[in-house]
Amino acid sequence: MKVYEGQLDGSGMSFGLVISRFNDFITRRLVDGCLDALKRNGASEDAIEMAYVPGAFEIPLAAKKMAGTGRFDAVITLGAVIRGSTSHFDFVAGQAARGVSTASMETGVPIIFGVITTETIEQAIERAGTRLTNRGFEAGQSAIEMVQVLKQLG
Ligand code: INI
Repeated sequence: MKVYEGQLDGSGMSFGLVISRFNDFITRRLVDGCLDALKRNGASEDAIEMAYVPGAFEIPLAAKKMAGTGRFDAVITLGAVIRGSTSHFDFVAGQAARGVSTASMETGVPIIFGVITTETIEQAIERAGTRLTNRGFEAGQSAIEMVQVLKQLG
């Protein structure tokens, strides 16, 4: 039996981060968590580029553009869509998820969905907490794992 499994070693990898400014009191914490995960697992700061967009709705286009440059092994998207504060939650959250997935499939570059979608601000704060409860941290680890496993698959 042959098993393909990515290890958490991000040394030599390059990453593009797309971050939405909307709800930036949350997205800033996701960025901190993500950078922590990447650096803890061997990625160099010089190999990380960050692009800011207004809201989660705009994330897919910027992520696709970043992925298309060929400069990155993976792109990581970070955002926060909170139902409590918007009536068009479903459109914004749905479009962000669908757009990120499409961009990843079209470019062949792993694009990680680190956009949290919650009912309340309290839930958003919980998901942007310390390492183990920070979705940005998880997104950073997922990016490394995906790059590794895709490499193994050849
Ligand atoms: N964008 C978010 O990232 N999170 C939200 O919770 C949100 N709400 O509440 O509306 C939000 N809206 C802005 C949207 O992403 C676009 O930036 C805007 O519609 C312009 O296209």
